[in-house]
Amino acid sequence: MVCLGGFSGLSAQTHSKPLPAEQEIQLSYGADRLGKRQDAAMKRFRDNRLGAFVHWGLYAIPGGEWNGKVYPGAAEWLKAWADVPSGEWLKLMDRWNPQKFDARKWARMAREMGVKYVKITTKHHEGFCLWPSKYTKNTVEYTPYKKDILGELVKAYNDEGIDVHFYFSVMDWSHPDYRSSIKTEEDEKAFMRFLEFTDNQLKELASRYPTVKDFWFDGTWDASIKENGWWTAHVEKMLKELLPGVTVNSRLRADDFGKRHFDSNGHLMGDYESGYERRLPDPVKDLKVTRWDWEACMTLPENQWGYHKDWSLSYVKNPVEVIERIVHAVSMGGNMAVNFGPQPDGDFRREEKLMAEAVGKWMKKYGECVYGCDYAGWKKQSWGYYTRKGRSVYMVVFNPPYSGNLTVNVPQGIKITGAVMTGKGENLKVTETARNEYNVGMPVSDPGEPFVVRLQVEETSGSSDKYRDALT
Ligand code: FHN
Repeated sequence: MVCLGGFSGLSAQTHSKPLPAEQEIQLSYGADRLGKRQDAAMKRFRDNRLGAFVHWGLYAIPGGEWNGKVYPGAAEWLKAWADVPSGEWLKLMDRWNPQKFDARKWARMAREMGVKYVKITTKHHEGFCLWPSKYTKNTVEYTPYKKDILGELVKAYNDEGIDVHFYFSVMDWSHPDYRSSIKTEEDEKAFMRFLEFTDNQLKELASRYPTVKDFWFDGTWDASIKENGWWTAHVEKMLKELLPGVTVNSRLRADDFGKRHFDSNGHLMGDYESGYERRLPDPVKDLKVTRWDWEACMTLPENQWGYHKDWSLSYVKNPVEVIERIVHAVSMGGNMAVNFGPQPDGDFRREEKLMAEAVGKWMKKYGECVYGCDYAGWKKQSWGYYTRKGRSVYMVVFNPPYSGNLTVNVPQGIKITGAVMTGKGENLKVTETARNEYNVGMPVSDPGEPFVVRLQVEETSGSSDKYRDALT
């Protein structure tokens, strides 16, 4: 059964304001916690800040083309665009033989790019599993390649010190018991069998790969799942019992009334919000996101997650645009996962390799404004973004003004005593121009790339608690 609700389903992710405590609705399957999770595993998730997303499945083989026709939509949805019956689609398994696949190379590339975690599609909507699941035959084990791709990747990434997160689509187009809505008693029975199958697969993933740090659920927008909020709460609990410390995204969850991500009282479910897909919160209007943890994910072309052979169909972001999105997310207290859609032969396309290399070069020089950083609480300026780590406030400059003066408005009671170009160590001129306002001068030679200035900041006696908090 194919459900095309995926993309429109995203509009359900708007956040509603928390209700005043006395008006809160009694929920059995709402948020488990108010406020950010503060344990070591969550801190690690947050401090990592930069991740990669990998969408790899059978869809990489046709690469957006079916029976001679190229479909411009997302390649991993080709089965739906071309209306291919499941049996026919799964025949692609006979052609799954990625001879160039080398997990160690993938892991080295990720390390070079500076990513601290990788989210891998264990199973996308098509239902093909990258691990030899004993609950279905639609797995790597029954392909000419045979080997456990997921196992090789987990080991290789972990060997490079990179955390592994599992993407898992609950919606499974290959399973006869999947239902997008429940209309009959028969549907109900089938769907309950499907939920049991899904539980088994999740328990299998948790026990086969116990170093996994996060489960990122997708394909949870159908009515059948929204009407079974109890099950989404149960899955989160089950995984946390099996893998203490594991993190889970908000997209898994639906509450007693089918409300997703944020429960009917306006509280975030799961550990972090996962609604920002191919878009980011507005850095001025959407500051509410700084109150909870969140992770955005982005594609390089407009909307291709899996491998599509024709990238001329849409604009493709350049490395500076990718870096800007990473910094934009961090400046608002979020993480960013940059997507890769490996080729069917197991190699990456040239554009992705070049992007990873360029981002990695920049991260090596300037990564201190990303890793472990958070929202600074300072007024956004048109030259770029602020991030902060403890007492260090970073200016990440993407659009240096012609005047050569980078305006900084400091919060009440904060004084700037110095400004240093990170990497080069060059001291930049700081001039106080008005109350709570400074100009930071440009470096002597134009860096020719986005650059980072670390501000030396002092608190004066009049600093408000809000900003004192922001600096500690
Ligand atoms: O339908 C999927 C899509 O193919 C892709 O996996 C993205 C990644 O965030 N999630 C779904 C759309 O929301």
